[in-house]
Amino acid sequence: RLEQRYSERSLIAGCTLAKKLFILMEKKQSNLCIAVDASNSRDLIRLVEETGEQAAVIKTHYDGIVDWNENTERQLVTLSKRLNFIILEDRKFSDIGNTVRLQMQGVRKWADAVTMHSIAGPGFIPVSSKPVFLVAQLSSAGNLITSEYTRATIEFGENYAQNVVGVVCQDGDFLKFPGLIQLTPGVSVDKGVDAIDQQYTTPEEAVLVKGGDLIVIGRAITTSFNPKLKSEDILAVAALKRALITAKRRV
Ligand code: UP6
Repeated sequence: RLEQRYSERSLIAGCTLAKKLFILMEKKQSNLCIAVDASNSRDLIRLVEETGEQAAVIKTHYDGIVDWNENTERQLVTLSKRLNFIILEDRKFSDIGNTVRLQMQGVRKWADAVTMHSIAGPGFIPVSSKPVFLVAQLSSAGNLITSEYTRATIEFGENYAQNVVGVVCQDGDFLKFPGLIQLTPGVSVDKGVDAIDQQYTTPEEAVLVKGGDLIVIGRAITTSFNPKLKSEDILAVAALKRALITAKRRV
């Protein structure tokens, strides 16, 4: 295993936003992507105000916010500059290129990057107006993604590295190219499942076993009594700090 600092990996990355994010993660000493899955603008903005300082990335589902409007967008962008994080809209686009182009209009003004399934093929990736994270694996029980699909998705990422920030992935052994960022969701303070199909691992395991460069934590922070404290506690986990210094990548 070759150990490289995020700043070194930023030199290898093909995508400008990936370069920027590697540097941001190292500088901010954070490998936290916080999923702020609120249902209204007020809760969303409050959660981002409370936790944005700890996060390298704030991940949204803007179509889950009932009163999403231009003011929400403005406030979110202002906070991203003040607290220094990247805004990732987790829209998981999955349609033919022309439709995705239309759907992208909704995120044009405020998102720094978007997530996208690879199911429809790679056609849209090089013409996308936003850098993308490709979904290579899912954390939900019984999902239909095979290892072949995962490998092909990561290949898209390598082939279109100029537009691909990284991959959403559970098993880092698939990812060889250190210029891509592994985003790993399904993380909580404890292992387990939610009431539907989400499967959780711990922050330590997500980084040290699964190989996550950025770990996604949502409800474990956002529904806690004090989201700010919770995000600080999680970031202080020793294993995460260690992993930040050298992000291991098999090459
Ligand atoms: N997410 C997953 N699993 C995936 C891909 N994405 O959970 O494989 C997203 C969800 C949610 C967040 O859409 O926004 O990550 C996880 O939230 P949670 O920590 O509250 O479960």
